[in-house]
Amino acid sequence: MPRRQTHQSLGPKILPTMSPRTGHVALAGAPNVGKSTLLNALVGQHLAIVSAKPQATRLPVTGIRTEDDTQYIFHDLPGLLDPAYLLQERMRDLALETAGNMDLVLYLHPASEAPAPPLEQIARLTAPLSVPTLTVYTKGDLLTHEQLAALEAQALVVAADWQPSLERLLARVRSYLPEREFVYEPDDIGTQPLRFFAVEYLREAAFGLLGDELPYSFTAEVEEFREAERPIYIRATLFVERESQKGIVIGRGGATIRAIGAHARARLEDLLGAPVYLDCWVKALPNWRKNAAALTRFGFPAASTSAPAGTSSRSSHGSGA
Ligand SMILES: Nc1nc2c(ncn2[C@@H]2O[C@H](COP(=O)(O)OP(=O)(O)OP(=O)(O)O)[C@@H](O)[C@H]2O)c(=O)[nH]1
Ligand SMILES: [Mg+2]
Repeated sequence: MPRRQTHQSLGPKILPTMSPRTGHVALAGAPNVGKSTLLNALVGQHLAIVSAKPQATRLPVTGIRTEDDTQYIFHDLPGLLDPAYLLQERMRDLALETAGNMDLVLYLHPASEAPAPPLEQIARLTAPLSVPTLTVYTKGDLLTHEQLAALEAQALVVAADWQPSLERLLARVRSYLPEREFVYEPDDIGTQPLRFFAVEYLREAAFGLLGDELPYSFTAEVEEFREAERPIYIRATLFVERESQKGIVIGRGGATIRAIGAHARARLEDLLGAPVYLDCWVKALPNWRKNAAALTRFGFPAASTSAPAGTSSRSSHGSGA
């Protein structure tokens, strides 16, 4: 579980004396609207991967912000879309299941495309969500001053690096949170295992380094994680869908796979506050995005089960780099 590495705080850490507020808040919306960027800005750490390409987030990412007497537990969701294959179906199911369990859903929409259509339309829901929903316009920095003033008169508008807009958002969000004791320690910033972030940061590197289509065929799995060692030792397999894609991931003389590993390693070192040695291998797993067993193994359970992802082991690696 990631914790804040430095002693810099986002605000004074006063332990609650009475009536603390704690609640779960989803960041929902179409792909690429800035959900993950906003989560990272609210938590003060690059937890969720970000890409200029849509559908970077495949699994909800939890980020915690504790400030004074309030604990905000944010959940960055996969972008809502019309699924074209099984991975997208499971992403959507997970997003909607998570949204249904929240105290508040923030419906994010780019400010330049205001007004936002109803969330039910974006999410193709037959009935409205039974959870309170607040529309938040993102990427406010891309508006002209006049456009911004007009939109701000009617709605919440944020930009990830405008601190005052985040403070305004937090104040609104706080009013929806129930009076409840904190669930996590004030220094906790995430809940997911470090292996999860290793996979995410490898995928972020793939989005940045592997062209337009290949990142969608790409995933990773951590085979070994020796956290007690220094550097921390991590061995990961990078999966693509076809043998012909392996060479692209490896790159000339191994340059691309080294760059993917370097990106993920830097992010992990920042999160863990310790040196990391990341050993990456590449393997083809044909059509894993459409394969139910492969998806369950990679952490995308079928909607009807709440069982944790299987981690079936394999006997050998494909060609490494
Ligand atoms: N100018 C500007 N760009 C932003 C802002 N927030 C996000 N972006 C950019 O928008 C793109 C998408 O951001 P993400 O945070 O990955 O969007 P997302 O909604 O999580 O996308 P998916 O995970 O694919 O659904 C990236 O290129 C971000 O840098 C913002 O406040 N201002
Ligand atoms: Mg995202």
